[in-house]
Amino acid sequence: MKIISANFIYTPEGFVENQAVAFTDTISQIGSLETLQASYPEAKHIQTEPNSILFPGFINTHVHLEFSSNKTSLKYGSFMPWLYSVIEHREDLVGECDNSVMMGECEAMMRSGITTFGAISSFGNELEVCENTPQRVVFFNELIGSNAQYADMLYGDFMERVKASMSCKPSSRITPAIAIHSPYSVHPIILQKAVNVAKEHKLPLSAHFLESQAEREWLEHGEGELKSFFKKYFSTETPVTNIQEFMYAFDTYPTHFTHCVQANQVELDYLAQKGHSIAHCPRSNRYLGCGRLPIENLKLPFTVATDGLSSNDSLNIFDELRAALLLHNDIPIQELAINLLKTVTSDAADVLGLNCGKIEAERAADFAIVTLREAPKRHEEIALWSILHTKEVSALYIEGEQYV
Ligand code: MCF
Ligand code: FE
Repeated sequence: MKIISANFIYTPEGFVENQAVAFTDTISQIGSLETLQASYPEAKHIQTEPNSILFPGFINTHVHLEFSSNKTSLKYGSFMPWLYSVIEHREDLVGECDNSVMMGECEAMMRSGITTFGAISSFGNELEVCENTPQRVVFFNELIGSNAQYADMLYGDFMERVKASMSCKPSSRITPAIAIHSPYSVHPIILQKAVNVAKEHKLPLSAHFLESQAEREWLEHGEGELKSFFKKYFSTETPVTNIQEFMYAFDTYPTHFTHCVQANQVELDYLAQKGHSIAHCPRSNRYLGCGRLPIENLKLPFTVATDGLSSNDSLNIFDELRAALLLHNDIPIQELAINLLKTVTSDAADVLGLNCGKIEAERAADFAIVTLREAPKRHEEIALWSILHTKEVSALYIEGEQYV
């Protein structure tokens, strides 16, 4: 047993002052240091630095590790030029992205306090790194392929990757999962088969959805910039599905939809009604010119996530939260800061179905410690100061063991 004490603890009831947490690999009890030391006289006491706040480890629900070597290869500013640049540079980028590059990014995520992430994997290349990092990883095997002719082969390859991720050792903290790339890139027949696999094995399910204006125009009218893209690369001029058909395919299974920036109110209400959630990637949306997700009107749970280095400049969750504060400039900043912290802790854990993300008895002992340079003068501003002043956490624990 260990006991960690901090000036503030971020609990489901808000920030509590001068309390401590007793833990092994899970949280045993929260209380005053004196009470916990009386209950567990043998426990090692960890005193955090002055002005520290104990948070549950942060959760980044959506990242593409295999694009970690991108710095200046992909074209930012607008979605379609970005997509063409992915086609041009994908092979080189994925080739350059070896295990040490990806492990470097897992470590960077840990330094920013991320103890759990959702890895979207198109080739399965990052499985070894995800098994070796101490972080909890929801390993989203991505299904892609819109051409019916090749669909069976692509589905077969996808199922091989799903099986590989299912046979990881429990100590690797991998949860196998499924990602449908998007409505424009996945044929409805294999889409339905993959959704059925998720249902059958109760696997977390995710999909990129309504990210760009070009996607919307293509799915609604078979027109726009994706038309020439599909003509050039796939010799087709008709979309394989439409917005409604794609959404309905997930009707009975709560799914984590990424982006949804171009979804209208009717579609957002439908997703809410079916119990789905959204991964909101503010920097990715801005860098690819996709627009702003109106989080102030959402009636469904959402997480804040970094996306990959294919559409970002870092996988640091605090960089992402600061971007969210600036992007959503009409929402009162203190209120927004409080909500944003919830999206990367308890809400993210609920979405991924994991027993972490909350400082509460019986939850996993995953912690991130944020240390401010001076004492917060007003209790109600701790969330904002934490986001604004943190580049890296001062310590990080996963299942009770310290890694930063
Ligand atoms: O989320 C961003 C933007 N939207 C779609 N896809 C990706 C993103 N970052 C990487 N990707 C990957 C995707 O997983 O790009 C590949 C897919 O494997 C090519 S198709 C856009
Ligand atoms: Fe993505």
